[in-house]
Amino acid sequence: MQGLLITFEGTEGAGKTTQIERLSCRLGEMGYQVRTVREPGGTPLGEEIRTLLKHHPAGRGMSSEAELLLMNASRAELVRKVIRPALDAGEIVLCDRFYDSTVVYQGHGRGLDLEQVERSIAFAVGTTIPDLTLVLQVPLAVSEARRAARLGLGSEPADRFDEAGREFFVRVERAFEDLLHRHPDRMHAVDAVDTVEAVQRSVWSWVEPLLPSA
Ligand code: Z5A
Repeated sequence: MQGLLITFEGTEGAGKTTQIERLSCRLGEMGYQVRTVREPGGTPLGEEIRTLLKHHPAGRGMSSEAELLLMNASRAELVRKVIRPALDAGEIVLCDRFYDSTVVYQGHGRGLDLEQVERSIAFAVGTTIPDLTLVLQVPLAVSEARRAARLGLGSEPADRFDEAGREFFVRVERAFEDLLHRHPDRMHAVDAVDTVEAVQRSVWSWVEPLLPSA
């Protein structure tokens, strides 16, 4: 039996990683085989690309076109080496960002031509399309505050995306709204301002109906 691919999207600090960890635990306790991956990254090659995209000095000032292709290079590897084999083995794959982020960040955020962005995504993923995409939504001010708190704690260094101006993140926020309207069957908004437990309940309400019997 083919597995399930569930992707989590949303602005920085919306709580994707937190919710994926909780969902993964819950599904694991129920007896499902669960695989969690992140983008960019998720394979040895992808993690190297992630470093280039986020922190490596060689990535400073990179062109938007190179950024688009690196995101898709990481994704092409992840899809072929991890996601498809896991789905073929009947696993539930939880992915922290996937190609919707490319439409939003490289297309709308960086302003690249949307048709070219979509063609490059199609080349990277082929027929591998999520069964469900949850877009965790928090107002920009909340995203900024959560990100600032984390940077202040020193748990993670600032990355190249932290350098983008506020306007960039406003475009990102609007682009997620636009995608939600364009893909109402696959993509659903989750209000992520509430407590972690309340958000977890909303996430579960979308995931549970898709689960095969364990
Ligand atoms: N990117 C791209 O441009 N194009 C692409 O195709 C792809 C990605 C795939 C990846 O960065 C960057 O790559 C990203 C987009 C770009 N950059 N930006 N902007 P990343 O993986 O490092 O970061 P992220 O994906 O944006 O995730 P994040 O910042 O780690 O946020 P999160 O996973 O959504 O949130 P979290 O880590 O679960 O929680 C953040 C904090 O909030 C943490 O302290 C939590 O304890 C707290 N939290 C979580 N939930 C709550 C609730 N409900 N209440 C209060 N506090 C909470």
